[in-house]
Order: sequence, then C-alpha cells, then structure tokens
Amino acid sequence: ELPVVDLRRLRDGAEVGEVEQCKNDIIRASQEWGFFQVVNHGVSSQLLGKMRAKQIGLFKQPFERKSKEDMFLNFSAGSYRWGTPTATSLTQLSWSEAFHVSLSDILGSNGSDDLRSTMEEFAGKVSRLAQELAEILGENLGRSSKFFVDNCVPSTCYLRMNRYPPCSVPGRVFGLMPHTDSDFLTILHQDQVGGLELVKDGEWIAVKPNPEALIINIGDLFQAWSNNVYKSVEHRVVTNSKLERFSIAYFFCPWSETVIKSKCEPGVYRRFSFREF
Ligand code: AKG
Repeated sequence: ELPVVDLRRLRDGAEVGEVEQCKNDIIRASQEWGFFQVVNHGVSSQLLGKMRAKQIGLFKQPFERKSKEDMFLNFSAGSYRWGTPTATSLTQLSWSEAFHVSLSDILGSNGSDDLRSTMEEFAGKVSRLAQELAEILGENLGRSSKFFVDNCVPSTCYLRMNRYPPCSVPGRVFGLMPHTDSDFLTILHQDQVGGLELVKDGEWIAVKPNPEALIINIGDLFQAWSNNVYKSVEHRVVTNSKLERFSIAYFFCPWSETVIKSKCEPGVYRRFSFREF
C-alpha cells in the first residue's frame, strides 16, 4: 500500500523527534516509491470541493467552447487538450480531456468567486506545500532551500485539470497513457472513482482513493537534480466503463532557463536545460 505521511508532525507544537520522523518518512517514500500520500496537508476539504465543482462546470461546457477556452477564459492557446492528436491506434490514445494551464495565466484574478480565482486559491495552497516538501528533500541532499525559492515560483508552475469520461472498451484503452512527469514534483488530487496506477518493483499497482489525502510524486527533474536518489516513477490511469472521473494536478516547475546539473554516473556531469514542459 502506498505510504501515507501525516504532515501534522511538521506543524507548530510537534516535538523535534516527530518532525524528524516525518521528514524521514517523506525522504524514504521518495527514494523507495517516488510516490506517497499526505494527510493534514493544509488544503481544506472545502477548497478541494469548491475546486472540484468549478472543474466539473468547466468540462460541462460544449466542446466548441472548451476548444476556444483561450478566448473566454484568457488561458493561453492550446491549454485545452482532448485525447492524443497523434494517436493512430487505440493503444496510443489517452481517453481523457484536460486543461493544462500555466499559472501565469491565472495569477491576479482579483478574488472574485469564479473558476480562475478558485484555481488561484488552490494553486497558492498547493504551491506552499510543494515548496515545503521540495525543501525537505533538498535539505536531505545537503542542498540550499534557496534553489527552489529562486527557481520555482508560482508563475513557472502549471495546473492540469483532467476529466476521464466512461469508456465502453475499458480494457483496450488507457485514460492516460503510461508516463513520468517532467517537473520537480507533482501534487495530485483525485476523486473517489480510482484508476491511477504506478509501477512498484516492476508491477503496476492501483492507488486506492483516500478522500483525506493528496498524492505527491517525484518528477524527472528531481530525479536528475538528486543524482537518482529520488525516483520519478511511471504511472497511468485506467478507464472505467461506467463512471466519469476527475483529477487535478499541480506541477512544480522551474523557470524555463533553469540549468539542472546532474551527476548521473560517477565522473560524468550532465546538464539539463529545462526549456519546455
Ligand atoms: C497527469 O495529469 O499527468 C496525471 O498523471 C494524472 C493522474 C490522475 O488523473 O490520477
């Protein structure tokens, strides 16, 4: 079962030993699993519920409107994606639609109670959590926490809202094709339908939905930056024949010009220049 880390132990009032134990749990899970769940993460269930409702409302819009979202929501062109345009067979198709939105498109939404301001509020909360986790993982490598403060600011990050419609051929097509994330780390909130799977010891295992938890996973950049100490693990979403599923992911990304130096093999330095997510 995917580790569950209780972050209450990092908060005010916790004893030193509890704080250290909590950090060790985060570090161990990032090394052994590349994936873990967190509870008492500081994002209220009320905000998660509001975000979910706004997301459902957005996807309910007709296709014509969603595919022109840049005009009515001020998202950048190309934020809306459906399936896999390059697929030439079912095995290459992701049975899902998504809004992949740069936070620079939604910052400064003026606090009105619409989709954009809810996204901004949600992103604000999860970005603090991402910074906190990244700093714990960086500190363990003897690296300065300043790296993340300087390089991963809200405007360099992304929110991705996913919708997986029911699928009449569930065994023959994925909701989302197997992939790793290319960012530093990802924070995911999924609904109660289930379908997310990840590789552990060469086997695909299902992540059981937990309404209290957010899911954290290490991305390719963190694996490189940590010289393979932390693992960026392949994951996928399987389809469901009856139920529609929603999830939202926050991608913690650096500036496009950030240079990641990585010592992947003894004596060999590779430089990753992170240009496009
Ligand atoms: C992604 O958006 O990259 C995901 O992997 C989403 C996973 C999920 O929907 O559970």
